[in-house]
Amino acid sequence: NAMLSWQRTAFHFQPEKNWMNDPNGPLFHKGWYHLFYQYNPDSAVWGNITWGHAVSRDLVHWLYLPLALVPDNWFDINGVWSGSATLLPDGKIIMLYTGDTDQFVQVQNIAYPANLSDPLLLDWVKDPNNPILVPPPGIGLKDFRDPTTAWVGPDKKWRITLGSKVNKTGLSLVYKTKDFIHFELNDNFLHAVPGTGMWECVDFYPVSINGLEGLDTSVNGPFVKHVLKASLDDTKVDHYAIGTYFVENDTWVPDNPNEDVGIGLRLDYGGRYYASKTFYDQVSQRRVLFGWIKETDTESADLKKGWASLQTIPRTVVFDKKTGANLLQWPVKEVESLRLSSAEFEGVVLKPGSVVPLDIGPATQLDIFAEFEIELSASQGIGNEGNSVGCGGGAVDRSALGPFGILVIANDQLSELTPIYFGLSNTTISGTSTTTSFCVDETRSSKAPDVSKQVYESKVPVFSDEKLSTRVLVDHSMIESFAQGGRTVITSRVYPTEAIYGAARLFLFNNATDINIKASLKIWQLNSAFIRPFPFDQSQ
Ligand code: DQQ
Repeated sequence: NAMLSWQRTAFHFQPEKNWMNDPNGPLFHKGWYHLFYQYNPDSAVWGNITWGHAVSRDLVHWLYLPLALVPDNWFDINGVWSGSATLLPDGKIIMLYTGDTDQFVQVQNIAYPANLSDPLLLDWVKDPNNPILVPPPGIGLKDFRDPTTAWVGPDKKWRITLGSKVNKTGLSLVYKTKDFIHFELNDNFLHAVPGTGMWECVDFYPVSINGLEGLDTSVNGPFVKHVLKASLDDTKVDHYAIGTYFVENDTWVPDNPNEDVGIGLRLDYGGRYYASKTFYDQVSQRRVLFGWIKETDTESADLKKGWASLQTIPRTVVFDKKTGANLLQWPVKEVESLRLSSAEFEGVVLKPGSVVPLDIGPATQLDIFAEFEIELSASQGIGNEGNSVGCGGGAVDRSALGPFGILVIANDQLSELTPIYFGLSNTTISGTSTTTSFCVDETRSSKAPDVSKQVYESKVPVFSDEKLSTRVLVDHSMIESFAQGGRTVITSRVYPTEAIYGAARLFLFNNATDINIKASLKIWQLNSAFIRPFPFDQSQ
């Protein structure tokens, strides 16, 4: 369907056709990154869930492989649901996943690669002991899913955790095992937060407080904090918190109880990011995060175009040493291999109320770095007169101090566009570390009527020695925007009707009434990445 093909992306992972949701079991094995994903082989809507499978040398170019796991046993006949990979010290790979049984009960199962010497891990064998876990007493039969990667404690026992709820309290259960056959349930939850509802796709991993490299999942010690992430079924939001893991009783305590899981930080402040999962990349010694980006057009539009949803560009995740209170997410460095020509703009002055075109040629596949400085006239002390604008009702709002930023996927008439911008509060300019709003306004992103169009807001700490900065990856209908080195991220899915292919442009804007903004940018054109079936014929 040519009418809708421009919405396909050029360097984001998406299946050739049909429905995809959660990323599953990412791992690196014998030279290949493996990504599995919740996949409906028959339609562009959720159902008949299997594990799709793709491999990549660099996390950017992908080759589709045959389905890895399909519903073919009573313990997963209604769906092979989400799960995670564990690499054991002896080189074995254990894939834990949730099966929806013939009775629609959620149980945990294990699968192994049939042949570990196969770099592509094409064939999988389901464990004869399946299901290895069924819902324990007190846990709903449909509230027991998405096992994590296992980690090993000093007692040589492996642990896994998985999400559930009791009444409205979201929680994560912990099981211990020595052999991945016999499991014991802990009395303690890893953690529980009242009012957060069912926790899906729990992710639990250590981060180094030096913030430099990623840590394998079993690492613990004085220089380590632990991240606990839950995908909240009630609100469809991925929330995380940073805290301390106590291996003695397998409990986790947040550093800041006011920023606990489900009530504090989000991995992404756009409206479509969900069911994310990390893995430890043992080759590059980094922790890499995948996230599912769902569609926000209509189901009938998805059926018409024949596919639905994407994965984000894989992001490295480290602890933010500077704030000590959040993660930093950043596109994996391999994305830079897609860079073609670049353009630089130094100190572009944006007067109050101005829009400035950036003449860069095609503007649908970009890697944009933008920095903004505020020019205050001598008489213009920033007082206490409450100039806080936040993200307002969108980028058209005006105040003394903004908003200002960039317009991506815009047409010449500026009738279709997506502003990515900062909303200052008056304290940002004088304070040491204050909170600024980082925003994406999708209200004018598409002329199509049946598309969700909202203003998304995040709060980002900005230190006095920092400029306001953003990095934006633009890919036709997908916009990933990182602020202040990845302290906050907003992923947008847009459905332009006019700002497509050669008609898409890039602009700067300043809607402040009182201040000039000086913008400096470096912009790369990005190549397309091949994402296609594995060329079995040629390799034989
Ligand atoms: N998706 C899977 C479940 C998981 C949910 C089913 C989250 O395992 O809880 O497709 O999107």
